[in-house]
Amino acid sequence: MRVYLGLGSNLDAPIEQLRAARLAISNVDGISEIAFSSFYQSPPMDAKNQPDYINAVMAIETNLSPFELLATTQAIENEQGRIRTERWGARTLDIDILLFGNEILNFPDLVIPHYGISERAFVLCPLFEISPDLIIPKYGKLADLVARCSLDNLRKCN
Ligand code: ROI
Repeated sequence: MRVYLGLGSNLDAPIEQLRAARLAISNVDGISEIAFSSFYQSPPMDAKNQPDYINAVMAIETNLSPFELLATTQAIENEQGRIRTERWGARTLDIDILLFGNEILNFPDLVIPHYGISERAFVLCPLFEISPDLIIPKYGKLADLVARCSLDNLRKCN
């Protein structure tokens, strides 16, 4: 199954956090990396008094189920010292399952496509960079979503 993961960090050397996460994800049995986007910097959305975030998107091929993959990404978040304080708090590492093939899943702790995918520039732009032709279940063409979203505060890092 082709899967897209969104990675984010705004604490403890964010770019290093995302590099370490990329390596950890690639090393999991049953996962192989297909593509990894540039890093993008943006101010915190829906939150104040936090450092800027660095975000990236990773495409993988996997034979894990959605819940096996969720357990795997949560274990990697925890290994990289994520402390869950308040819901929208600063974090060392956040890994979101953005897309799982063309599946639509609506479980309390696993909603796919990820709810942020339709309007978050820090998700849409890195996704578009690695897969410009994507059609997103429920939301339509990725290119149309990118065209509709504001790119004002998003900066490509490399
Ligand atoms: N804002 C940005 N720019 N990047 C994120 O990854 C991010 N993640 C979050 C909230 C707090 C909603 N804001 C964010 O969880």
